[in-house]
Amino acid sequence: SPWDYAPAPESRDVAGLRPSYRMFVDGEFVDGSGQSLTSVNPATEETLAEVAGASAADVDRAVTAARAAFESTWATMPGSERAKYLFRIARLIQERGRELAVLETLDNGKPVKESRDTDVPTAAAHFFHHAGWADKLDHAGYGANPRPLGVAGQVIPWNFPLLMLAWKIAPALACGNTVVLKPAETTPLTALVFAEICQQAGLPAGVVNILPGAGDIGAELVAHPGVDKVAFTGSTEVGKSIQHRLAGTATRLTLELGGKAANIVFDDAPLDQAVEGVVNGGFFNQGHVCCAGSRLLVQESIAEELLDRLRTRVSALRVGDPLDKNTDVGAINSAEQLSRITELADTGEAEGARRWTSPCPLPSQGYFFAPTVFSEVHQSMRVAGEEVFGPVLSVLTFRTPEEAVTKANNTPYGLSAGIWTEKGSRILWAAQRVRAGVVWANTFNRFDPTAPFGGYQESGFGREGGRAGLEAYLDV
Ligand code: TXE
Repeated sequence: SPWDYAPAPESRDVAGLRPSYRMFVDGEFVDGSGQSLTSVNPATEETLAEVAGASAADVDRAVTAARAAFESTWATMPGSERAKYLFRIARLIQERGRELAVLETLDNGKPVKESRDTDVPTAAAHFFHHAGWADKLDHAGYGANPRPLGVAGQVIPWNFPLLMLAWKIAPALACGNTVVLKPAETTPLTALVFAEICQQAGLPAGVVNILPGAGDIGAELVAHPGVDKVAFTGSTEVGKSIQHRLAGTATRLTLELGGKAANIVFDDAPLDQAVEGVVNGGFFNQGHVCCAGSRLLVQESIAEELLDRLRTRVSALRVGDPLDKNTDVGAINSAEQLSRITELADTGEAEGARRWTSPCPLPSQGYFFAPTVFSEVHQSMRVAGEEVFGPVLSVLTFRTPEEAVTKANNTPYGLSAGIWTEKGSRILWAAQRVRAGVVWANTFNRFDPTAPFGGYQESGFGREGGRAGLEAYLDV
C-alpha cells in the first residue's frame, strides 16, 4: 500500500521543549498575571508545556513598554540601523530553523516537511525582504518624511503561527513601529522562541512584546487606547467584532479573515499539474488555510476524469505522525476544530452531496480527519458556502467560462482563486472577473513577501506583503 514506508521521524528533542514558557515584555521573559495556557500536541494529545497567560494589566504593561520604545529609540533610529536588526532576526530564524520547524509541528500538528520547507523559510524571507525596505523608505517616493504609526497591536491565528507572526512583525518594525503581539492560545510556542531571537539579535527592549492568552486578551489588546494600529488575522466573526469595537476611534485597522476559494479547472488545463494544484489547494496544512482552494470548479466535460485522478492522488496522501518527514497531512490543530470540521462535513452528506473519504488509515490517538472529497455539490449546500478550515474539498461543475466566474464569485468572501488552463488569454479574462485578492494561474498557494496578500468583501481589507503591506504601517 502507498502508506507502507519506513518512518523517519524528526526527533522531537530538536525542538528544545521546556516544561514552561514565560511571556515577553519590555525585553524580559516574565510571569503573566492571567490564566495560564497548556500547549497540547494535537497529534498525540500529550501536554507539551505550560505557558504563562497575560491579563489586562499585562496588556497595559506591554503597550506602555512598546510606547516607550517607540518614542525613545525605534521610531527615530535611522532606517539603516533598524535594517541591521531585521537582517539579524532573519538570519537567526534560518540558523534556528530546524528547532523552529520541529517546535511548530509539535505545537500545531502540521507535517514537518511543511514547517521546514514553507513556514520557516517564508518567515525568514519576510524579515529579509522588510529589512531591505527599512533604509529605503525615505527614498521610496513618499516625500520627505514617511512616518511610522506608533504601537501596533497584532492578533494572529493558529494555522501558521510563526509565518503569521513574521507577516505582522516584519513590516511593522521596518517602518519604525513597535509591536505587542498575541499568538493564538493553542500555538504560542514558536512566538516565544521568536522572542528569544529578538533578545539574541539585541533588539532594544520593548520593540517587540509577546503576550500569550485567549480571545479575551486579544480583545483587550485591540481596544487598548495606547494602540495606534490593529492587525488581525482570524475568523470573519471576530474580525467583525473588532471592527465594531474600533468604530469611531482613530485606530488603524487591517483584517485578514476567512475564505472559500475556487480552484477553476478548464477543459484544456494540464491535468496532471491541475491535480497537484487542487490537492495542494485542498489539503495543504490540513486545509487550515485562509486561502485554501476548498471549492473545485471543474468544466463538465472533464469532470469525471479529473475526479478519478483526484481520488487516486488523494488516496496516496499519507495522513499521520507530523514529525514523520513522509507525512502529507498532519493533525487537526485542536479537538474543537476537529468537531467543527466533522459537523460541517456531515451536513454535506445530509444535504445530498456524494462523500468520498481517503482510505488512508488514521492514527488511533490524536486529532485526525481523513481527506474528504464531496462531489455532486450544489451552491446552496453548506459545504459549498462555508469555510470548513479542514481537509475537505467540495466539487462543483460548470459549462462555460462565464458560469465558472459567476460560481467562483458566489461567496461573501474573496481572498484567493486558482485558474487552470493552457490559454493565457483566458487566464487574464478570468483573473479580471474573479473577485479575489490573489489569483493564481496554473499554480496554487504561492507566497512571496514581494506580493501583496489580502481579501475582498468579508475576507477583510488591507494587504500584507509588497508595497501595499508596508503602507499599512506608515503615514505617508
Ligand atoms: O478563530 P478566532 P478560531 C476561521 C476558520 C476557523 C474559525 C474559528 O474557519 O474554523 O475561524 O477559528 C483571537 N478579540 N479562521 O476560533 O477565534 C484568538 O485568541 C480579539 C480563519 O480559532 O478568530 C486567536 O488569537 N482577538 C483564519 C485569533 O483571534 C480574539 C484563521 C483567531 O481566533 C477575539 C483562524 C476577540 N474578541 C480561523 N476572539 C484565517 N483567516 O486564516 C478570539 N481572538
